[in-house]
Amino acid sequence: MNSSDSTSLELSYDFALDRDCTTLSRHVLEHLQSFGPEAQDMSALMTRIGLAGKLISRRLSRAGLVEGALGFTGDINVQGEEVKKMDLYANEVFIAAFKQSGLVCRLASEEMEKPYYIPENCPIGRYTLLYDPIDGSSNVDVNLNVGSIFSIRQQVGNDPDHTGQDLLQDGHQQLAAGYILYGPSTVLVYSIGKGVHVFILDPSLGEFILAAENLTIPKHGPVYSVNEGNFWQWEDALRDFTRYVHRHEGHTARYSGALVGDFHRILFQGGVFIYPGTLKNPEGKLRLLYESAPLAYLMEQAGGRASTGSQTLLDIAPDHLHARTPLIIGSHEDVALVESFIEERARQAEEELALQQ
Ligand code: P6P
Repeated sequence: MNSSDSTSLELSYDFALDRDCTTLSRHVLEHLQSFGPEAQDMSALMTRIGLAGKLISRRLSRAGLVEGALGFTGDINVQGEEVKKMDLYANEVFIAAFKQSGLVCRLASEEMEKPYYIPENCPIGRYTLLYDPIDGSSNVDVNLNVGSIFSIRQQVGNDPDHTGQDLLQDGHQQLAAGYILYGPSTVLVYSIGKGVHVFILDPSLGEFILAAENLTIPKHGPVYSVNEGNFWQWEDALRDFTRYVHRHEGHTARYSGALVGDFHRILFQGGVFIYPGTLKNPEGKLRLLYESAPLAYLMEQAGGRASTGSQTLLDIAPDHLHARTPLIIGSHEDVALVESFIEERARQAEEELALQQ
């Protein structure tokens, strides 16, 4: 082997080893370009998120073999939805991963009516974790992709009465957000406000390893992701959009029943995900604080957009913990296309109103 071969081999070793050593915690510190206390906190927070992801991924990969891992608990959660055993398990995983961390003061979850406050006999931190422990849990029993969605906020004030009122702020207050996608591989996508970065779990190492940095969504993509079974429940504007994509080339429908999976596809390939208001859920089905806002944060970091159809999603402050909003999220051009039908219908309504006066 001549010297140039050995040099290129060493370079490839160096690259491979350096990448395998770019763990979540190191990546956060590198991107914050700081080893100060806040950077150390964020690095530790992301490491705990990664631990929760590993524990849930392990359970999911063996769910069909583990007695009592699948199916329903028989309970109804605060959302009025049937609770799956995996929802409950994953919810407990995040609590267990953070309870003794000294990083958070409370955890707010889709599965808990009120936030879980860290007990006084545990170290208490200044951050709040908001999360959907298993998004798309209806997919669990049929072995299809599901995800966890997370958002990290700073506690404001001391919340002495444990009301969690300081959580009711717009999405710009988020310090970090991301998701874990449990698919053929387990992928963690996150942002701390400095781009969107992708890690893949290497089960042989038990580590999330950097796979892509500073991900940007294409300005336009072919995918539109919406549950067309709700067509009869939609306002006219969404029906107009659906008719448009049915009659024009260049659009393809993809809908998995799990927001995280549909979002992940659109983040990489471009397009738009829509969950509009319906007759059943006029405000939409998706919850702002731990589903829409974290994904909107990521999408804007990736150069895309997220709106309710009439407002920028990140501008919305909820009036209660489990508030819902309509969600239109994805590539700039595709979100704008959906909004154009909403604006046209609003214009027509204003014209009709003016004619009646
Ligand atoms: P539908 C899962 O319950 C979820 O919250 C999202 O993950 C998903 O996009 C949506 O609801 C699916 O709802 O009404 O289309 O079944």
